[in-house]
Amino acid sequence: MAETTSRPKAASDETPAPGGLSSDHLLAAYRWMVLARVIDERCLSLQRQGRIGFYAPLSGQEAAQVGAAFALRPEDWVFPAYRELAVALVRGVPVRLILDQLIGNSSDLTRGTQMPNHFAFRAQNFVSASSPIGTQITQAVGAAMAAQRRNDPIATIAFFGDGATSSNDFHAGMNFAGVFRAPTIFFCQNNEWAISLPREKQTMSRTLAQKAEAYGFPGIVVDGDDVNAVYHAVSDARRRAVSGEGPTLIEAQVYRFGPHSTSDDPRRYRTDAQVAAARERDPIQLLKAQLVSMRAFDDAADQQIWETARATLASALEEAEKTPPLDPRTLFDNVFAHPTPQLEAERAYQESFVTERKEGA
Ligand SMILES: Cc1ncc(C[n+]2csc(CCOP(=O)(O)OP(=O)(O)O)c2C)c(N)n1
Ligand SMILES: [Mg+2]
Repeated sequence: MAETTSRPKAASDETPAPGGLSSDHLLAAYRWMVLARVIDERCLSLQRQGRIGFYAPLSGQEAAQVGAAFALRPEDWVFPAYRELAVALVRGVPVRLILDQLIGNSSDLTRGTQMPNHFAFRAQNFVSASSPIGTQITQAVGAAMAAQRRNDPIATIAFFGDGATSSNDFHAGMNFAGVFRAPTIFFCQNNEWAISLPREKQTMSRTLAQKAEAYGFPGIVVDGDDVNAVYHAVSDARRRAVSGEGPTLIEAQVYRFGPHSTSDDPRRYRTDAQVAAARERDPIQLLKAQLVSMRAFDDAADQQIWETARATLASALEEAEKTPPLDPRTLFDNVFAHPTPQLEAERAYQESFVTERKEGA
């Protein structure tokens, strides 16, 4: 079980085989993808049962996320949107901490002050999730420019969607990165939808990748269902970034199988047949077929991987649900270094309320 919750050695720590990732790396990628899928499906039902408040699923985008995360080094910085659970897993974030945040219990690193699903994992250089569309893009460029000035040989990576390519921050970030040759990887998961708005109504550009041309650096399209292809695209972008060649825009073409979030009903804007067609190219099934053809594993080993993932999730969930809730008084902690008089007054008011409730109970 421990093996699925610890980060594997980044594939980029070794020279990848010219033909692609080794079968060991592909198998490791497969385990992460399965774990992400298992967590994803469970989180949707936990939200429906009222056990967590909100969730944004990633099913269909596992290969893009795991392939990208495999190409990064621990010292790189990840600037996610709100759908990058598999990236967090590969970076080494324990499942338990993810569930703690979704529940908002007393072990939640964001202390219940962030909306569920808005993770921040400092130890893994995984910056707080960005719900305002595109803001993480300029932040990733700023952090990359800071690293450049300090001669830190690292890259930053911004994860965002097709819809975010229409945001101001995308264009400002791309322009700055181009001018200053910032070591940034712009990783766009084009999942065809920005909530209910289809890709073809988002932009008249033929591809999203071609937008990089206007800013003077390369933009490439990659099959986001192919973990190996994504790994190579991001590895190359990382190599360019740290060697001073500047940024790269990568458009990973994927499809979102589930709803935009637990607040969305996708049947109002797309048909089940469209989703079924996309599921024909389920990245997990594609990788499984590849592993079987490489004789890297068989059905029994596959079943074991799914069972291990379910067991990892079950024990983490049990622990997270057993963890006591946050003391309501922590609401006022970590807001200001020196609390304002108004905050102190509110804290005192809450104190009387909490005490009264306890007495009344
Ligand atoms: C500035 C801003 N405008 C609108 C929204 C509402 N909103 C939340 S998610 C979303 C769609 C984003 O689509 P995309 O960038 O393709 O990412 P995906 O959700 O598909 O991963 C929108 C419009 C927002 N959060 N922030
Ligand atoms: Mg999208």
